[in-house]
Amino acid sequence: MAQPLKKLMSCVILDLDGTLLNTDGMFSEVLKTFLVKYGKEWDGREKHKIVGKTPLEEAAIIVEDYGLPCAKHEFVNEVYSMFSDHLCKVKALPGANRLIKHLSCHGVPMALASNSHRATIESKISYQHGWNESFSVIVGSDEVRTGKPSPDIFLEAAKRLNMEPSSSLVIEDSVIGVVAGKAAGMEVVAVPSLPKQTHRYTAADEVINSLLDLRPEKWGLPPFQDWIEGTLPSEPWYIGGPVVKGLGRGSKVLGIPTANLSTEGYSDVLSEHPSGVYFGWAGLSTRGVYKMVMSIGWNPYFDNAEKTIEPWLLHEFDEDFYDEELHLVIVGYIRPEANFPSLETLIAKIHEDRKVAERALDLPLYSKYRDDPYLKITSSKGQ
Ligand code: ADP
Ligand code: RBF
Ligand code: MG
Repeated sequence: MAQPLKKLMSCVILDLDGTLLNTDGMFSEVLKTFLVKYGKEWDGREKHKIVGKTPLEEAAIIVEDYGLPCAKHEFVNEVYSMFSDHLCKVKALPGANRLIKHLSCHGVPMALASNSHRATIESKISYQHGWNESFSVIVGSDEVRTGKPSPDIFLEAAKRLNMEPSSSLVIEDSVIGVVAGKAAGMEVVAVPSLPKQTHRYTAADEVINSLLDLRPEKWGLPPFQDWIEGTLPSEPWYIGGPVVKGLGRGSKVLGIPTANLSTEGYSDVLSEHPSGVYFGWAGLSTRGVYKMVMSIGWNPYFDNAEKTIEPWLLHEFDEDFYDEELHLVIVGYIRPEANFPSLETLIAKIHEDRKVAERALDLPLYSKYRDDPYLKITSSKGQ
């Protein structure tokens, strides 16, 4: 795919929390425990106010919102010491390891620039294989006069990399970080960590859905070499259960039937995968194994609040198969979920997705998973 070149960049400056690391779950868990001590309950509503803030700013917001009888620095000390037990469980966000390996293999200078304190950044990345060696520069908010949205952190990172701000590409999940990057005179790609927030990122030079969608060649950086015929291979992942009745929208609205699986018990797996279009193999008890293309989404059209998973089995069935056990082996990614101007354009795109999936699944790389034991369901109750 030819991509228009935006600007030539020589280095990449990355934010950490919410951009490379999924620290969101840890943050909520620790705050929940912390607030219980004061008889309060964390409801996650403050999340959007906190994204991208420095530790003391976070503390100020929560202490005030919950009316806590403690000082900001007491909050920081206590909450941050609770974090340390959770850091080893923090996972890299989708595409983070791939991006770090890619840039580092090609010798692109990389810095980490975070509103966290330097010591926290270092302990966070110590659990991620190969990260510490990949970043020649790390800047925390305690190393500059003011944290993001001030440009200081990014300017300091460019300075230590010996790079011009104008040839530095920033990758950020928070609006605060985007503002900081632009104030530093840098190009900024936003990867919003909260869904449905694209409209808040107008200052960014580009907004992408996840790191999987970054096209470094747009910025004059070496392109990823791992796309194969419009698909990005992944380690296989597995979802299964009885087919439940959805809202009948697939067949009625799009003319494309999509089997609904209850996502109960799969919220962890789904949260690890960005919304978008994926493909793989589907095993249906008593029937067989079929090619499959599916969407995972916070569906913009229906405005649903939960991620749904909607596999389209690429086969003509004579009847419905509600309650039957359906197992999916998902082997690759095609594209992010998008908003389409009309149903016709959405439908055309889904048919294009089908063709991409159908062709790709004949490649040995993907066809071998057709024999995955998970797809051979023997009893209708399944495992
Ligand atoms: P709902 O979402 O309410 O289940 P849909 O209109 O999306 O209804 O249709 C999905 C149902 O259609 C599936 O649950 C399944 O029983 C049936 N179906 C028939 N052909 C297919 C297919 N090729 N892929 C997925 N589901 C199919
Ligand atoms: N709906 C969207 O609004 N945006 C999309 O990008 C999108 N991609 C889809 C891709 C596939 C392969 C399938 C099967 C459906 C897709 N949908 C998309 C439709 C969505 O999942 C849902 O089925 C419809 O909105 C009707 O409920
Ligand atoms: Mg459906």
